[in-house]
Formats: sequence, C-alpha cells, structure tokens
Amino acid sequence: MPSFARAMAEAPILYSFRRCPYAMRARMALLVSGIDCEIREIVLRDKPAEMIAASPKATVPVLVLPDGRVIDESLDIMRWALARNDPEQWLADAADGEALIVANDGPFKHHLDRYKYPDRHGSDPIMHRGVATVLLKALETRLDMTAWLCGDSCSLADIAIMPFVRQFAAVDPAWFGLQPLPALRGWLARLTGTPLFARAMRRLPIWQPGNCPTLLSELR
Ligand SMILES: N[C@@H](CCC(=O)N[C@@H](CS)C(=O)NCC(=O)O)C(=O)O
Repeated sequence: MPSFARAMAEAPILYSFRRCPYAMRARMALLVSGIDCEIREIVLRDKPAEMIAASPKATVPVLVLPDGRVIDESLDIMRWALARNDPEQWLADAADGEALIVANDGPFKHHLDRYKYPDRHGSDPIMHRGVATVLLKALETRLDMTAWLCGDSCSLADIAIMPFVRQFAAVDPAWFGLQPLPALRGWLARLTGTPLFARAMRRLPIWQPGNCPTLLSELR
C-alpha cells in the first residue's frame, strides 16, 4: 500500500465543525500532541450518516479510532491525545483546572448561550451577560496573579475554556473591551494569537464520502 494510503488507513477520523468551541479545543489538543488524524468538516444541519453511525448522540467533535473505538466528548478527546503525547505539559496542572472547566462547561456555557442567542432561548441577554461576567471575574482574579489559569504555563484548562470566552467576547467586542477584565483580555489575545490556534481554525471544505481526505498535519 502506498505510504499516504497507509497513513490514511491508520489515522483516527475527527468529525469537526470549525466554529464549534468544543471542536476547537479538541483540534488544538490533537494538533499540539502531534497525533495525526483525518479531519472531516461537517455542517450541523446536515450531519454525515457516517458520523451519526459512529456516535448517535451526533454532537461534534467525534473521534473514531482505527480499532473502531469512538470518543465523542471533547474533553475526553483532549485527554486521550495528551495522554499519548503532551509536549507542552498541558496535563501538568490538570487537577487544579478541573473545577474551572466544570464551571465553564456548566454555568458559563448556560449563560453564554442565553446571552448570545436570546431569540432561541427566550432569554434576557443582558441579565445572562451579567451573570457570565461574574463568572469571568473568577478567571480574571487568577490571571491577575499568574500568566495562565493554573500557574506559569498553559494548561488543559486554558485551552478548554478559551474558545468559550472568545465566543462571549465576540458577541459585543466594544462592550467586552470596556469591562474590568484586562488580564482576561490579555490572556485571550495571547491564546488566539498563537500559530496553534491559527492552524486549528483553518477553513476546510465540507467533507463528503469520496472526498480527497485532509490530514490534521496538513493544516499550516
Ligand atoms: N459535551 C460535548 C458537547 C458538544 C456539542 O454540544 N457540540 C455542538 C456544536 S458546538 C453540537 O454538536 N451540537 C449538535 C447540533 O447542533 O446538532 C463535547 O464536549 O464534545
């Protein structure tokens, strides 16, 4: 078998959606770990049957391993990749960051959705923005003391949380820029300015069966 074909056959498959914050953090962990996979960009309103067959709950990201195992929670994909190769030691302060990730994925995400999509939720966006901002203050307090959420180096929590803070900031950038969250803004700018994030955010054509496959390692 030619080497490219062999690499494809042995590569995990990642179903992903560029703008999904869960998929962003999974792509970043896979990229930093250097574990290659075929990346299949999907659209949420028209999910491929192959993805739903692998993971009937049908959320992205989904990682299908060559032995058929399926990992369909973004944090599990991150931990799976970093357990294999963690060159920047993102897992070093993982325990400290656990509660931060729980608060992000739970209450912060709840209020973010109701701020960003008030029509969808019938919600008062300003009220939810206020509660989310209180939650962000806890991050600001940490980042006022250390460069990263769990100390002096970037960790799993920074990468897991950043895409959601980015989404929050983007709803009304002018308003966000005026909040007393300078350390958080600096942290966000640092993370979104990395080559790693740029690679994770490359635009890809929507995957269809028979498409020429794209490897994560091809994203430059
Ligand atoms: N807990 C899941 C959540 C993933 C999730 O909710 N992804 C959204 C996109 S951002 C999704 O696929 N939603 C399904 C849909 O909109 O049909 C994870 O961490 O992977």
